[in-house]
Amino acid sequence: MDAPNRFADMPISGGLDRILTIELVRVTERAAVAAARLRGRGDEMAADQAAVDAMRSELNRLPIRGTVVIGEGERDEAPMLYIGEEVGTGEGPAVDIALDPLEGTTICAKNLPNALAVVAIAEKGSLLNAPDVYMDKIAIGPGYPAGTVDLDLSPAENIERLAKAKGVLVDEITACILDRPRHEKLIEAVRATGAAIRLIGDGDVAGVIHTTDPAETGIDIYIGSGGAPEGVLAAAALRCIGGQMQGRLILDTPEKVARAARMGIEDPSRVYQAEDMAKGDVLFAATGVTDGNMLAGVKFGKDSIRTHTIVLRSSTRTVREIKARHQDMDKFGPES
Ligand code: VTB
Repeated sequence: MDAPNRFADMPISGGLDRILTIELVRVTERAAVAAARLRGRGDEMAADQAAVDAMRSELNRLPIRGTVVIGEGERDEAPMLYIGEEVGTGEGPAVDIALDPLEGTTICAKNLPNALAVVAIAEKGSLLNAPDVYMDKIAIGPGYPAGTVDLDLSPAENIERLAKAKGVLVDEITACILDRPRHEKLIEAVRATGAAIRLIGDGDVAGVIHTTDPAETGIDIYIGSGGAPEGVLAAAALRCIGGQMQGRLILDTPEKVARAARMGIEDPSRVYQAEDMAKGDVLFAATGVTDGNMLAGVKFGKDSIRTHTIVLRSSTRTVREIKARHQDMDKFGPES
């Protein structure tokens, strides 16, 4: 008699094909390896281009009818993986794709921690089509009451409410903030509470994800403004792991308001929850390019290449970490 199929009752219809979860790993693995070959070479553009090429060719092997909604830029500024580009084999589910083949080009060029290759897939129409402007962001991990933090509260209030919800003193909280002149006041306000700050050079997708496991990463909260496209990617990850995130586009000129309107954004001051930025069934994968707080970077050995990937699915909240040893080195050559 056949063994009972324990997956038989799992929901597939109405969501994305489960098989895609694992398929997605190859996409970020390949981009990460391509970028890592150019790690620490001081050439951001070359590393980014290598990651883009690799990610695109692997995405085109996926059995999807994919449309890039968060990509390398508008069609006229990005020759590949531009917003609106169709990817995949053209068969299978119609999906929206948010990607950043090399999140943290500067950190990769300098070989500093937390550069990632990142991709998220969701059902068609489920990802916020965010223009490439700044977004105010705030994020905390799972396990806190809804509304613990809020973009409309002051940084001090948010830190204090988080400390209370976590059951610790304020000075045991660490906030992750992008090291930018525009954050001078924010940094001052957070320091005044007694909380610690981890200042990062780039890579706020990783910064947000790190809030989901403070025991491992040492980061409790992400605050500050960064790229809106990176905000959607981070929201996709949080939808899968749990946690709370809010984002508000910074549309501070009539030109930006008009650009956002063309992308379907009617209310320029809307606060988006993670659920508004990435709806429905979402898959997310990230592979470490450089060593980081959660993911190891790509390691090149004599006979193999090692990669470390996290792959997530919102409908089941499964968090998989995949450490791969690739022995077929040719597969990662520039020509394959
Ligand atoms: C962040 C960071 C990115 O852009 O979103 C940042 O996560 C925001 O822009 O890695 P500024 O650099 O202008 O502050 C990156 O640094 C690059 O995309």
